Amino acid sequence: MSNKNENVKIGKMILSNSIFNASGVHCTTLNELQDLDNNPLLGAVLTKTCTLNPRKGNEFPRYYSNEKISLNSTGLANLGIDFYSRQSFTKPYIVSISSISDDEEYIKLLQKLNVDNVNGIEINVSCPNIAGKPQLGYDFERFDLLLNRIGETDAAKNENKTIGLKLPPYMDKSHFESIAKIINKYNFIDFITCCNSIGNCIILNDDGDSVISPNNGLGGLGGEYIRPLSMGNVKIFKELLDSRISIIGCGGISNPEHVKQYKKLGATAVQIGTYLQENWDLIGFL
Ligand code: RRO
Repeated sequence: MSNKNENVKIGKMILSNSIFNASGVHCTTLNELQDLDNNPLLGAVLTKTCTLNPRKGNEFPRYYSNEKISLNSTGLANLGIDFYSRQSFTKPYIVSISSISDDEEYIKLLQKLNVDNVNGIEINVSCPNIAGKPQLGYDFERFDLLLNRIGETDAAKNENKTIGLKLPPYMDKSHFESIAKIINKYNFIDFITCCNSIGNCIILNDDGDSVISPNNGLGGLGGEYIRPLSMGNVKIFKELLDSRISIIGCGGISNPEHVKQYKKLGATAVQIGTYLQENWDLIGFL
C-alpha cells in the first residue's frame, strides 16, 4: 500500500502526501532539506528545531539507534533562525522553533518567520534534552501565558501562516484535559504534533555504559517502543480538541499500516522519525 498522491489539508497548507519527516531527522543543513524536498514520498519539508542563534549542540555520541529504537540528546544543534527563515522549497515549508533562553525568544523567532517563503511554524514546547530547562509542555501555567503572548504576534495573526505545537507525551488523563483546555482557547493554533520523544530514558551497552554521552547518558527515546503511547495521545487529543485543530501523529511509524492506525485514531498526517533516519529511501512505504 502506498501513501502517494493523497492531498491533505493542515491549517492553510495543502500537502500532496500525508507523511513527512519529524523534526530532527535529516533536516538541519540545506542539503538535507533539499533531500526532503526531492523525496516524492514526503509531503512537506520540516526543519530541525531552531533557535535565534546557531548551536553546536551536545557532545558526541549524542544519537543512537537500532531497528527498533532511538535515543538522542542532540541538544538543539541547528544553524540558527536566519538560515532557516530564508530558505524556500517546492513543498510546504515548516520551520520548527524553540527557545533556549526565555519566552521572549519565541516571540523574536516568530517575528522572523512572518515571511512569505515559510508556510508553517511548529512551536516545539517539548525538547527533553536541555539540562536545567523544564519542558514548557509540562508547565501548564507558563504554557498558557506563552500562547497568550504568541497570539499577539503578526505571525499568529497572519492568515497565510499555519501554526502548530510539538507536544511532549502525556500519560495522565488530568494532564490531557488541562493542556487541551488551554490549546482550545487559542484560535491561531492549527495543529498539534503528538509526540516528541520520551525524555530522560537510558539504554546501556554491554559494558554497562549509556549508548550516548550528554546529560549523564540520558536522552529522548523514539522508535517502535513509543508508538502505543503516541497513538494513545492522538486518540485522546482527538476527543478533547476542537475539530478545527489537526493532529499530526509521530512516534514509531515504519510502514503504511502504522500510518493507517494513526489515521484511524484521528491523525490527519504523520511524521516519520527514527525509521527515516535509518531508511532514507523509505523502503517500507513503497
Ligand atoms: O535537539 C534535541 O536534543 C531534541 C529536540 Br530539540 C527535540 O525536540 N526532541 C528530541 O528528542 N531531541
